[in-house]
Amino acid sequence: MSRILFVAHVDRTMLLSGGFVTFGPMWLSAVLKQDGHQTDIAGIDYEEVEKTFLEFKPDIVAYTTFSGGQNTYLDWNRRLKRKASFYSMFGGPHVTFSPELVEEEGVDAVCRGEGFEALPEFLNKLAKGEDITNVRNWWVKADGKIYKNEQRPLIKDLDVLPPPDRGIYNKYKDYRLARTATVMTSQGCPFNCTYCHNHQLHKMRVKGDPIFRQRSVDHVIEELKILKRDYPKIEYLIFRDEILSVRPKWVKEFAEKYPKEIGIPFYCLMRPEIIKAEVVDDLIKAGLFYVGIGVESGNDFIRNKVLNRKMTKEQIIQGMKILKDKNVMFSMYNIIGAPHETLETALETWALTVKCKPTFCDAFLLTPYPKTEIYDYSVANGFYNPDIKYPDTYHDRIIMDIKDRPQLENFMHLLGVAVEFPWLMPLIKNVLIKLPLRPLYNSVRKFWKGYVYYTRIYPYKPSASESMRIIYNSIFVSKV
Ligand code: B12
Ligand code: SF4
Repeated sequence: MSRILFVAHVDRTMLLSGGFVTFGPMWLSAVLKQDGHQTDIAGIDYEEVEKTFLEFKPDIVAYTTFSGGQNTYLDWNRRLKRKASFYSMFGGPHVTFSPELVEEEGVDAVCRGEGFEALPEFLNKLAKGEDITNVRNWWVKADGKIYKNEQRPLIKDLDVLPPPDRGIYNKYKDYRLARTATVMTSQGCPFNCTYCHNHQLHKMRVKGDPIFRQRSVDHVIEELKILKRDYPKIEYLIFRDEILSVRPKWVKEFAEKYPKEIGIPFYCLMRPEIIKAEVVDDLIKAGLFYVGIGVESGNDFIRNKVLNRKMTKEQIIQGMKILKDKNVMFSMYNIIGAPHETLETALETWALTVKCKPTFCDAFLLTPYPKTEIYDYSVANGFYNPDIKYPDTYHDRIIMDIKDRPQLENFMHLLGVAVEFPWLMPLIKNVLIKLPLRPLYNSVRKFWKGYVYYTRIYPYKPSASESMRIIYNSIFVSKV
């Protein structure tokens, strides 16, 4: 049996504050342990990865790649290869859409798409010395050639999966101390926003593959019982599903069982135009504490034509009104810097957000990830030069070639405050966004976010030591 070291982004700032960890390795580790393999994880920085590598002595290093982070992992992989011999494999969203990464020096194989069946099959063959060049989902480098295999069907029933191996992250103190944990009940999303990976996944499906799959309520509850047993400190759950409430019938059953068996308040994501009063009632009955909603732009052309969000302003306002009427707190998330964005369109985003009166509002800059529709559109229309590299994770510079760029970058940091205190807008618009004070605005954004999270959004208040750690992390460690 093999020893597999997963390498995936571990963000120390987000372990304690949100229990955020990369799900892929956690779930794949659980599947591999069923076959008797041993696993470990690392990903804070190269030093930590190398230390773990030298101690754990893996046969295989398995990287989970997001676009932007792949170059860092290629570099780490080459450095590790100079230390000892091992088989290197890359999976995750980036290589799913850019499998040609397999051609890079030091990469032995890449896995496109779902790894639940593809990884164990590959590893078991590798361990037995069998032919690994013909396993579905894999692009493999062997005998000086690249073997490109077709995609296998997706697992139809997610209930066959074991509960994720949360313990793989226990080595991180902040993770063990966290009072928030993340959960995933489904895979996929029925929508086709141009900047997201889902429309690409839809195109990659083989005949008969479903677009959206959700674990049964009982299967989720079994996992959460284990979570409660192993992490008794957990007081808040973040459902990371793209949209938890795609199936109202599922929500109804969840609302019956979850409060009795689990009863931990939770956060989930929704789309404004599909918010229905009855579904919100069921979610409240289940324990809904807070909702996140992507609106992305207040400008109709950008929202619907460029980003393909397919929702009117009236639907957005109506969806938020349902939440307001039921006293449900919600965040609105926006994208700044899409093709055709100007200061004027960004102000429309602000105006729509103010009208909706969210509990909190945040904004992120658009990154056109490879193979997405927004990437093709941006390149074809001169908004993005593909030679410009984007950073590993979050960033505060617009990489698109659009008007008003520096001002929009400043605006992105100040949007949350401008929505909370609309009377500040003349000052922000006419003076602040024109000043070269981005580091200050970035700090204002972080401070405001921290303040709102811990005074309104989290159902518990951080202790003094938690607060110190979170403040330290957000000043000295965070890239967000
Ligand atoms: C939860 C989440 C987050 C969380 C946690 C991040 C984290 N480190 O895990 C937070 C909020 C922090 C976050 C942040 C970001 N995220 Co995010 N996030 C997600 C989300 C919603 C779920 C990820 C997940 O756990 N999926 C479930 C697991 C099971 O799926 P998976 O990771 O793809 O793994 C499967 C396969 O890929 C494969 N696999 C994975 N790893 C490996 C390794 C090997 C060796 C093998 C064989 C197979 C394999 O097998 C797994 C099982 O099938 C996804 C969307 C989605 N639904 O997947 C976006 C997503 C991954 N995020 C994305 C992005 C862009 C980001 C940010 C860069 C955002 C930004 N610029 O502001 C940051 C970067 C953070 C970072 N570097 O870690 C993009 C990535 C696009 C791309 N082309 O890479 C996605 C796909 C959403 C999108 N917009 O399309 N994110
Ligand atoms: S609704 Fe969200 S998850 Fe679904 S396609 Fe759009 S951005 Fe992606």
